[in-house]
Amino acid sequence: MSADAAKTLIIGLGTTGLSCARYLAARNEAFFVADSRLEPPNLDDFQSQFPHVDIQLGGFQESAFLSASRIIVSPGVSLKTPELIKARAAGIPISGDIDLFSREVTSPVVAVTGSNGKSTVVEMLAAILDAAGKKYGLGGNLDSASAKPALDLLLEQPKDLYVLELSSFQLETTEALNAEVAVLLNVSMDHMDRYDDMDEYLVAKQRIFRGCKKVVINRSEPSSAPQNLDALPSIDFGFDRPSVNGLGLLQEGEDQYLAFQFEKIVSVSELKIFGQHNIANCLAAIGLALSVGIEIKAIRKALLGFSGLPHRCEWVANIAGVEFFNDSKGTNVGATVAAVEGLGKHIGGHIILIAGGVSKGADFSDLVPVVNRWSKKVILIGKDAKELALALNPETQAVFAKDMHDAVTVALSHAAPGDAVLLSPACASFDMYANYRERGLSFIQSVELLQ
Ligand code: UMA
Ligand code: ADP
Repeated sequence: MSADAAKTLIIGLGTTGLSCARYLAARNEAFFVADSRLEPPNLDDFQSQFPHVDIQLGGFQESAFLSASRIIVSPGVSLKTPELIKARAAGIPISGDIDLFSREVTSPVVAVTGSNGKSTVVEMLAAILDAAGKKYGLGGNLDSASAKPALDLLLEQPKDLYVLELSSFQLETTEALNAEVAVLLNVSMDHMDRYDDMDEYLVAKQRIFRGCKKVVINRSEPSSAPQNLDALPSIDFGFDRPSVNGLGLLQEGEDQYLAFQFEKIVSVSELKIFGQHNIANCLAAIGLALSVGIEIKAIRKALLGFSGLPHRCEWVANIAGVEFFNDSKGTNVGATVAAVEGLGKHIGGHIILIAGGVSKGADFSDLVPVVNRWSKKVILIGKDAKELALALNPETQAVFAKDMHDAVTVALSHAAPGDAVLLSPACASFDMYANYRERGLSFIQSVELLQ
């Protein structure tokens, strides 16, 4: 098949690209694909599923873009790519997989974005929906065994509702999601290698609210609210006492309870996950569940059983009284700040932090106060280790390590019983690993070698 004007062009042959191809093939729509890499990850898979489809590899061709009837872009490809700018100027429609999904889906969609906590919140909500006996589809940006790319969900039996984790990249190409309920959990700096500034990043995140029917908002994050908030039913969450349509914390004697208005749901001490950030995640998940009519009983049952996700402040081992925690998914400064604070308050001793990797253009200065408060040493790895060292105060004792095994060994040598070694890199992993999962597994293996 050759490229001609009646065909859709799919850009990117990753997970999204493959799901778009399956979706178009199921509708008998003609398409061709382009990937700027010579050996994209799913090439073999793609060629066996679609042997007759034209694939253009290794450097985008402007003529191919201009020959398409429309273009579907993978989230990892920036809309500022010159060939896409030209195609847009030529009037060729450009969208993404979530846009296609939102045009087709007929059941309510629960949509979750934010700089951090997205995966935790959607998995919590999934546990709540399981407890309530609902049939749901789970996916989007979420990268877990139970999740699928959004369009693959539409190839399955229809569901009562869909729960989507969405990245700013996916939202950039989504015209109107029309979600039943949407939440923008929090905003902190990330992906500054893709956006010019925080405003541009926030504008992309705010697109989650286009056409939504209800919202859940974070009381301590003004930019988590849509501009038309007054016109929408909303539930808000925060750490103070809740008021009408609010979720928050109620103090009763020694115990703090997560509560909706005046109704206690679960006490903080009963939760298996720790840290203020996880309380915020629970409150957001409760807000979403209530917005789609789930009863408190199911919410309570699910939260009591929820023990967190792998690579998110995950306990690994205790060696000679030193605890080891894997927070490899801490890929930006906000995530590492939350992990250090959460763990610092949770343990008796100090934290030895292992950080570093690809900074994505981040400003590390927000790390300094929490590192000074909770951490007695920072072990630095990866491409931007020096950048991180320069951002830390001179009195913060930073040590460079050559790889993960070295970092873990050095960390243990600085730890005393009661301390904790925390891998929370504040950086992406792709200088040393394929993804955050491999980095986390490398940490776990290095810890096992110490025993
Ligand atoms: N590609 C190019 N040119 C480029 C960049 C990429 O041709 O300039 C090609 C690559 O060669 C590759 C394909 O595009 O073949 C990869 O596409 P992609 O980067 O969009 O990744 P997918 O495999 O489609 O996975 C995407 C999400 N990845 C990104 O947004 C970077 C996955 O989120 C998501 O699970 C999946 O769609 C299904 O919806 C991952 C992620 O890291 C977990 N997301 C970022 C994050 O959470 O911070 C946003
Ligand atoms: P995301 O899907 O947005 O990347 P995850 O739930 O996978 O979020 O969590 C990633 C990391 O972000 C965790 O390892 C933790 O360090 C941090 N984190 C989780 N929830 C929050 C939150 N609500 N606020 C700030 N940081 C958080």
